[in-house]
Amino acid sequence: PQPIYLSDYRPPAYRVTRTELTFDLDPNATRVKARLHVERHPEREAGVPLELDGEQLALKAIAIDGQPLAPDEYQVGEAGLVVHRVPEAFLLDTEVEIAPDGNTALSGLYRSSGMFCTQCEAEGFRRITFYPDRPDVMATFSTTVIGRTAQEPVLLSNGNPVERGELPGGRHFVTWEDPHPKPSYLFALVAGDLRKVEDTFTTVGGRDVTLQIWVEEENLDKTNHAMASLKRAMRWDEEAYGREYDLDLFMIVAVNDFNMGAMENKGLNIFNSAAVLTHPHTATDAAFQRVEGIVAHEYFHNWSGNRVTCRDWFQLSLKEGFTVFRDQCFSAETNSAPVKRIEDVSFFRTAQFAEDAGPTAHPVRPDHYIEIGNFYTLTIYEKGAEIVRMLSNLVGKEAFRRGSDLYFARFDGQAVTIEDFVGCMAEASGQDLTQFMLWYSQAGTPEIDAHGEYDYANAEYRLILRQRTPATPGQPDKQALHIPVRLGLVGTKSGRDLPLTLDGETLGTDAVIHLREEEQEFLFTDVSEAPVPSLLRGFSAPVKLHFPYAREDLAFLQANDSDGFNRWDAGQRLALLALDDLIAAHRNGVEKVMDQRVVEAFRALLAAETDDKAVLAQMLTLPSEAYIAEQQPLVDVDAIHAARTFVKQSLALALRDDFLRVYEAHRIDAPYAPEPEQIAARSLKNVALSYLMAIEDEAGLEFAREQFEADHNMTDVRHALTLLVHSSRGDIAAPALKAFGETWAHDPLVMDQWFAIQVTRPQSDVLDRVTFLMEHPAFSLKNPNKVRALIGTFANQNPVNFHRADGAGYRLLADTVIELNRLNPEIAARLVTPLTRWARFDETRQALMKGELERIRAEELSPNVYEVVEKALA
Ligand code: B3K
Ligand code: ZN
Repeated sequence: PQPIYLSDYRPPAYRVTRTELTFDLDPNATRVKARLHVERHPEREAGVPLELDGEQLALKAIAIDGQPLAPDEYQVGEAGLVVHRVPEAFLLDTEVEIAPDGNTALSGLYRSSGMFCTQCEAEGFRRITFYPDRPDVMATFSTTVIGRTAQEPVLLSNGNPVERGELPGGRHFVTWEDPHPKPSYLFALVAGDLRKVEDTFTTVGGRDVTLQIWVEEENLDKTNHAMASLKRAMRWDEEAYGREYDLDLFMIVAVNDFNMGAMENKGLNIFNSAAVLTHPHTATDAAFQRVEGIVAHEYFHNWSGNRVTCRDWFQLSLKEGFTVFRDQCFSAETNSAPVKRIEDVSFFRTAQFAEDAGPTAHPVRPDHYIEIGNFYTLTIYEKGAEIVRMLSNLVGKEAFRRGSDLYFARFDGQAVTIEDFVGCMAEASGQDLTQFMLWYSQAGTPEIDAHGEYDYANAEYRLILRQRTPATPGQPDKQALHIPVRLGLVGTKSGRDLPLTLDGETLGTDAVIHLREEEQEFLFTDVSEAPVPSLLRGFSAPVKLHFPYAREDLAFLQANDSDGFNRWDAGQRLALLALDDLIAAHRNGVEKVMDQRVVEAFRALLAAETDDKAVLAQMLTLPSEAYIAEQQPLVDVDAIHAARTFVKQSLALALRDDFLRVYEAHRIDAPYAPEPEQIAARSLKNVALSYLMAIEDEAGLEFAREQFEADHNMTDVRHALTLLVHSSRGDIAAPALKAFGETWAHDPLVMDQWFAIQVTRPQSDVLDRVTFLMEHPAFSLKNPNKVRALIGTFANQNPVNFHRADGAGYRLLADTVIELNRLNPEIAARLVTPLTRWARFDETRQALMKGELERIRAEELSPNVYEVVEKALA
């Protein structure tokens, strides 16, 4: 496979202004007729052959302006169709046959639990019909779907239904018309035996919109939260961005087999059932919040993605980064804002930093790729969102809104670039964002080394910031970025933010300074007392910040910083320093000694009853093993696990009574509601329980057992069951696990959780368990949720066992990747990720991991897996 390059972009030779499709559905032989209204692109020369993308299509008929083509007038190849000579403007008719049942890649038209559904982003439409399958070709669509009345009573596509009727042979049809020009990746079709839940929404402009969520009958009771979230999102987009919905109908469909979370097809969003269905007894608080976020995300795409789309796939972050930023802001407003930020940042610093430091590191706007399916990454999505957040902070809220209004107004109905977006922000704010654009082209996580000195005599604080971005594949040298650093100086005497005066200008007590040079000095004057700097508040830029904090300084910031995020971060840094010592002690075979400053910091947190409970739960949570690993020069999974366990147990022993008290004080009897106050109480209670269970305290065990048996809601049940299964008390865990598995055998989403709970068990018998569960009747390699829950969770969330020194964890993953490479390349390429991080481990493990990658490479590979494995072994 050959890479394609951004620099080779040209407008398409021909555009399609209207697309008329007829699907005659059949599980093994679906007929697709397409009539395309084609014309030469005004910017392209005349006389160019017509090239259409198409994969795995059996061409049955082809005609131009009603004239069937002779065999020598066109050519069909592996990747598409070429018609040698075409007029300036014409109608192209084709008919193809496709086989949805054999489609295990879940791209194009496929079947899931008996229903027909589609996934076209990025390049799935070419598996449905011959088409210029690129986002800069935008057409209005009319789609007629014909199905069996009994098996497929519901026939859906984009836009509004305009006609329906019966056909001979027990068949029927519905015709859908989508008036908004769209690229092929936003096409969707669903057909099956579905039930709907309906609601309405009146837009600010007075349009009555019918809202429908389509599910299998047994899931009708799991749609309330998604519907409520959708309505909140629709209102929010009107208020926060002035964006109104533009059709009379908005549909969501839940499908069980789906490669990603969801898809923003125009008027017909298709969701992984895991990203839409919730019920207090089947979904955790985290799942409720995830559903809210994804429903909002896909809805927001209607403007940031659909009305204004991407010119080419290199611009993917144009829609994804912006839309993630939008959904993050939405969720922050409906939940606890500081906790939302803490969760997003801790995930980002763990997973995106790792991606940016690994062999598949790429800029937020890549300049080449082999398989675009591999670029739906944390970098494109989350780092892209961090860049938009920085923009919003740089230009300020008002200018950002003006810029986004300008962007939507100017580019409505067009396929555009990241320059177009940033250009609007520059225009609206009058700022020069030239240097800022480097964020989009440079890969790798920038690091800032900061130093500060307080000069008593002159009441000055001198802050020196030095930036560097490490080399990444294909990018050995980096330029200095424009990095906004939000900061405060916290007085050590007063515990207050001190007024900031920089270059004679007073900036208040919380300010953003702009680091643009490789090294820059900032001299704050009139600093009346010795401060501890609170840097990068709210994670104001996606960078690693190093400052030589003394542990006392961190404890001080944890107690006094006015920025909630940095208070949390100071606690994390303090714990990390203690963990560092313990990791070293473990490696050197020295007795481990707990840092009492951490114990005292925790004691203070537990005593301060008034604190925001949601934030408190976060502050009591130690950095994950994955995040600790991210901080180490070389990852020693065993030492990390031992050190973290030791800290947890030491805290539990020292503060047992506090944890007991917190647990008991936050039990909830009221009916379950996924609202912030309850979620906060549950998370605090469950954090306390996990400390008690770390020492297998008798009272803790009793609480866990009770909590499991009380069966009040899935958050509590799952947490209790996890703690039991991860403990040494098989006598209590085994029957609970069995009961849970039997109760929920009928519910695939709960069974996913049942798998995940078992494969994260730290004990060394877990690998056998994984192998055993792969044979379980509820498991299937063809279902991405199952693969993620069982294999993905094991490889990503059970480091000690995945990285077993004998390589058995690696072998299991590689075997699975090899099988999935044939079935579902997109999922296979994602699953292989942990093996690509071999450079972070000791030599023995490196050799084992590379050995597995080489074994994979020896297979006949999909472009997806090929691209990732080649990079990993380069
Ligand atoms: N835009 C989709 C991504 C689907 C890509 C699958 N290869 C989901 C989202 O970001 O909203
Ligand atoms: Zn998206």
